[in-house]
This record gives sequence, C-alpha cells and structure tokens, in this order.
Amino acid sequence: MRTLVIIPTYNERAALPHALRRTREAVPDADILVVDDASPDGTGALADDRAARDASVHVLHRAAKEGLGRAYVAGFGWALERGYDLVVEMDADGSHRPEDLPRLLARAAESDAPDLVLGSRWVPGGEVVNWPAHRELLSRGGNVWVRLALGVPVRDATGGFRVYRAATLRALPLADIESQGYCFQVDMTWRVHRGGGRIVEVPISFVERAEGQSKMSRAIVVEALWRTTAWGAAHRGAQLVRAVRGLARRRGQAAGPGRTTARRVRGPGGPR
Ligand SMILES: Nc1nc2c(ncn2[C@@H]2O[C@H](COP(=O)(O)OP(=O)(O)O)[C@@H](O)[C@H]2O)c(=O)[nH]1
Ligand SMILES: [Mg+2]
Repeated sequence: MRTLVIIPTYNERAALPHALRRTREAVPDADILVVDDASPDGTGALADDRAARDASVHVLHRAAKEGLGRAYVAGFGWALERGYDLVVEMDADGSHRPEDLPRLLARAAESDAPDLVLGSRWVPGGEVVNWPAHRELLSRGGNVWVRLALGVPVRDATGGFRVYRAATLRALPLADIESQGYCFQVDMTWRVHRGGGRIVEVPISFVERAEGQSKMSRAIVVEALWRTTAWGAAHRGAQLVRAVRGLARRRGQAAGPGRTTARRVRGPGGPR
C-alpha cells in the first residue's frame, strides 16, 4: 500500500527535523508531505532543504495561514492526484509519536479494511502525557459533546493522528468542507460515519509538545462549539421529525385500511 504521511506546519522549525527523522525511521516506505502555511519562522525553507536531500519528503507551500482544515484538504488533494492508497494525518510537534504509525497502518491494512483508523487517547490503553488539566478537560468534554450532539460512536473524534483510505477521501466533498480549526477533525469523522464508513480506534499515547507553541486559540474552540451545536441541532431535529412521522404511520396502520386509503390519496408529496 502506498502511504503518504501529511504533516501540517505553522512555525514548527524546532520540532520538524525530529518529526521527519522519526517518521523516516518508523515507516521507511512511506512518503511525507509537509504542508506549510508560509511560517514566518522559516519552517517552509527548512522543509525544502530536507526535501532536496530526501526524495520521499515533499513540501506543499501555501500562501497564508488558513487553519488546519484548509491545509489538510490541500494535502489530501495532493495525495489523491498522486495515487496514494493510505493517507495519514500527523502533527509536527511530537505529540503524535511516529513510532505508533506502524500499528495504525497495520490496522488500516487488516482484512476488514476500515475506512478510517483513529489514533485514540480516550479508549482503554490510550493516554495523554504532560497535558495541562484544562486541555484534558476540553478534549474529554468536547468528545462527550460530539457523541451527544452528533451520535458519532467514537471516543476520540477530535484527535488528529489518523489514517484514511484514499477511497474514503475520494468519496467526500473535500472542496465543500468549511471547518478550519480542530473542528475539521470532527467534521471529517462525522462525514465518514454518515457515509456508512467503518471507523476503528487504536489506542495512542499523546505527548504534549516539548518545543514551539500550540496554535490552539479561543477562536478555534468557539468555531468547534458553534459548528457542532448547529450540526447537532439539525441532526437531532431531523431524527425527531423522522420519529414523529414513523409514529404517525404506525398509528395510521393500526387504525385500519380506511385511514391508509385516506393517506394514500395525498400522493407522493405527503408524509413518507
Ligand atoms: N499548515 C498549517 N498547520 C497548522 C495550522 N495550525 C496548526 N497547524 C499545525 O497543526 C499541528 C497541531 O497544532 P498544535 O498547535 O500543536 O495544536 P495542539 O496540539 O492542539 O496544541 C501542528 O503541526 C501545527 O504546526 C495552520 O493554520 N496551518
Ligand atoms: Mg500540538
């Protein structure tokens, strides 16, 4: 299986060399694509330098910082154009350990062929290391909210260490995805779930970054909250409408053929 590991970067000059080295060692057969949003600290130039010396490293330069979602969508397009079979998302900062990649990829290649393999912090065996309490609370709370609002049956829908089957990505309307920040991960997970895709979770250890700074911001949290709430309201509202219609239909049937005939004359525009 041809595999591409996509690493989005914004000001990751200190961390990127380690990420590249560890990834090359952990999965020597995989290619790597760094997607850099014109990092002011020169991460893009550093990536170019590595790419010039290693044919399996590639760089996609974007003109401005547009968020994680846009960077990944650009990276997915790059991967699909070049015929990769498996596409990996991985942070540059060491939080996602490249050493876990063989386990994630092995799961993706198993005979039940999952559409999406999630590296998961919140399944048994998963953990976070050195994370401040407020980040853990946000992640756990966010995932409970996603399950309640959207009914996505996974423990870690917000994580960004994951493997997509190329066919899964090809089936999604990538150009229409508007989520920019970490909400993007929820958006993608939900889309795969709604499309009937099989999602599996593999425990990972998420290690807080030792270098550089998090790009997590209030705006990113607010975006995730309002989008998931709006999706959840629409989703649960539609479920309610379906349930009420189902109840009405069952009542109509129980009332006998007279009622059924009366409903039929309404034609195709009536309730189904
Ligand atoms: N290309 C690109 N990468 C980004 C952007 N925002 C974050 N990243 C990268 O996404 C990964 C995760 O971001 P990070 O700041 O570590 O988030 P945290 O782990 O949630 O604190 C890192 O590799 C970042 O460099 C962005 O706007 N554009
Ligand atoms: Mg990080």
